[in-house]
Amino acid sequence: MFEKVLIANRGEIALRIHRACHEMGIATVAVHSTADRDAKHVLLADESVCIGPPAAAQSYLNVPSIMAAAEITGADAVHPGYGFLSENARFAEIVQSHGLTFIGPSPAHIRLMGDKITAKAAVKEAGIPVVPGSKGEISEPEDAIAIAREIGFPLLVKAASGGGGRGMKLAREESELIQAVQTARAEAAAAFGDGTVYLERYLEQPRHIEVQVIADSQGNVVHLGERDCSLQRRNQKVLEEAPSPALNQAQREEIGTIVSTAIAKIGYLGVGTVEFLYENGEFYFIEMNTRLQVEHPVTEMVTGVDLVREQIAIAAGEPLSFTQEDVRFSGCAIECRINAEHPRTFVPSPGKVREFHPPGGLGVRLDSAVYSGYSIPPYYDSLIGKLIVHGACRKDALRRLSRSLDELVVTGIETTLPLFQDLLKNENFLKGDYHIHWLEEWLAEHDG
Ligand code: MV4
Repeated sequence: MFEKVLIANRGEIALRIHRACHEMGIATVAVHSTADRDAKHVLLADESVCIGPPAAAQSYLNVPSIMAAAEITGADAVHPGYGFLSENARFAEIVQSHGLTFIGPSPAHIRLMGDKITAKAAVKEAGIPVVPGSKGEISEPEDAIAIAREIGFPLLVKAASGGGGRGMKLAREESELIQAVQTARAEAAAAFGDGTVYLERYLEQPRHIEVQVIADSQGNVVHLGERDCSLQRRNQKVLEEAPSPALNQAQREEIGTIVSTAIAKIGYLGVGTVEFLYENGEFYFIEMNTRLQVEHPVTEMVTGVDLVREQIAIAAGEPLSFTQEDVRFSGCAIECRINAEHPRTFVPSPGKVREFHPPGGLGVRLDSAVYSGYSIPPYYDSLIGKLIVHGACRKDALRRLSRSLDELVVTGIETTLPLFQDLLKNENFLKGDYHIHWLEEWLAEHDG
């Protein structure tokens, strides 16, 4: 097992990783920007190294600085968390070439899944259902016409290097297609330095359901069920829950088995998430994430599996501590993302937190790096914590969420907490009756 892990991240996820390390008897190294000297992840870590100025490009994305910090502290592994360098295949290679372990999949698997065209081809070959679309890239806009006629309209033009919703263009009919391809190519080239695009049939009102997998170096692969992440705004998830209100046990087992069988065929290692759109009873793969995700606690709460602990153990070469048959799904978990933002305008609200009183009690978990008197810096994303509740059934979880939200106090800054109080009054949400556009429609109705 590792003796010392460098955590190449900040905020609540750096803390989450620190906690797993300490429970495993592993020492931690925090890295931080000059803006994060007083951050909780720095205060709790065994050692810390300042790696640069506030801008992420010069600190949390500064590979030479991070490698120097690993070298001088004698860390034997690097955990990238989510965001920042977590899905950067080149970074994983550099970590390995310095004789350290990257806590994540192989650089080849990060690269395979980072390109949405190769990802789709690989999972399709391994038996996962995908959205009908072009076989590969569209090299000439004119080629799109013939392919589009086969797939049918409406169509989405997507960037191979995109993901997370960036670089997509909708074409509702043939007359819009050439323009959509040209715009998507230009935008993708500008945003990612890669103008490669492909076509997919556009699904109008699907749910976003993702399957958590974990695979060890002995070839064991286990799925940990799904999370429903349909409640989102501008490609940012707002609330996630498990199990999905849309699935029954048979559907859950079917898609889980398809995914774990495919992941084993692909030879994947570590934790991963296979993302689907789900419409009219059918699953359609869109992307695979090769990192630990923000919403991983939802899965931890319904399975009892410590995903970060298992992830670290797997990277150290240990086998999974459980089999598929050992996994027991219990009850329902819901996560609310707490952002330092105005609850209606979503304008960021950094600044000093005056009071911070977390809720407590059975089935309540708060993952946050905030404390009373902490100043939230303006340089990074606005996620300041996650409230996760667990209940025996969805109704119990919803009641527990309402009670926890009543207890939780954050003053001095604006947060998205009032949004969740309002959501809990909505009949459709309470019934689990929603899709990927539902929240934005609801917010638009509630404006003013
Ligand atoms: C789609 C789609 C409809 N049809 N693909 C947006 C994020 C990126 N991961 C994929 N996205 C979508 N792909 C087809 N063929 C609709 C979306 C989409 C979306 C997906 C998941 C969660 C929220 C979303 C919000 C808008 C659009």
